[in-house]
Amino acid sequence: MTLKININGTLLPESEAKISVFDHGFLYGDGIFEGLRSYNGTVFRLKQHLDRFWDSAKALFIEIPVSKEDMAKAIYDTLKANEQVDAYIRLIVTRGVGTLGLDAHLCGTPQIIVITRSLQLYSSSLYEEGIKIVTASTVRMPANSLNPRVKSLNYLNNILAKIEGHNVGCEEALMLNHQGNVAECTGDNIFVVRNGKLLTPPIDACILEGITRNAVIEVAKSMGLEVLEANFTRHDVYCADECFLTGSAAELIPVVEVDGRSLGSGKPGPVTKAILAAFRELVAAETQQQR
Ligand code: PXG
Repeated sequence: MTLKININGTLLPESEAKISVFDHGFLYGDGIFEGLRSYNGTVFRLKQHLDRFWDSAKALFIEIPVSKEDMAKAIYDTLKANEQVDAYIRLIVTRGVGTLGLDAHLCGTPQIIVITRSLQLYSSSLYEEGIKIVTASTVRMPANSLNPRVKSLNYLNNILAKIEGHNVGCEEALMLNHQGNVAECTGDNIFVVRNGKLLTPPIDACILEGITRNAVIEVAKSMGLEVLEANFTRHDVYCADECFLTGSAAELIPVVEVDGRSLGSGKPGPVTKAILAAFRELVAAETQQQR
């Protein structure tokens, strides 16, 4: 079956789903996106994703020309048209078609694109064995340049770091902020575990406020674990008992090596495993209740 893409409310076969080369999303990375996931036909934490999407738009002076309800309907229409229940969902809103100049005021209506595709996850062996990461030399953008809380179409900061990781055989790369503290990985937030306590960088450490991150904080607290949102350096990562990354696509992925240093036992640890199991229970409970 050909994949159908939703552009401005019209479902088109993939081969006909096209955007103008004069769209500033293409010319300048001027636009925003969201990455969501559906489980058994229900989108996990849809409200939080839509709120973050609208916040990104607000920060960039983009007016999304539909309501959050319409956007939710567009997502479910696209999933239905593609007969998908467990899917990765990409929302995109571009600035719109403009001129070759930077002037955003000359752009037409923002274009709305919804892509749903089958999940391409890390292989199950990586969940069992954990991944290796390295610190990228590319520093996460400071919040007063382009705030990492904005999920903009310009992801070059993260892409450069990801390439650096890939060049040395790592699936993910650790990014520090301009203060030298740990920020996040290129498409995932980071947590470390030490003495049974969780530590993750605060929002003002130049990170995306991950929806999985927030769900994991809730889950960990409900398990009676202490969670600290505080600044830390790579030293705290090297000396951690456990480390894991969170993201909509990955859920929780254990990290077993950082910059050549083996963490803890060198295998995914018990706290990471317990939180992943509890996170999956939360997802199951929320995605069964909602529809
Ligand atoms: N940090 C960054 C920089 C991200 O882009 C996350 C953390 C995790 O956030 P959520 O809300 O998903 O828990 C992200 C988002 C992909 C893909 O195709 C994933 C992201 C970004 C771009 C692409 O897997 N993750």
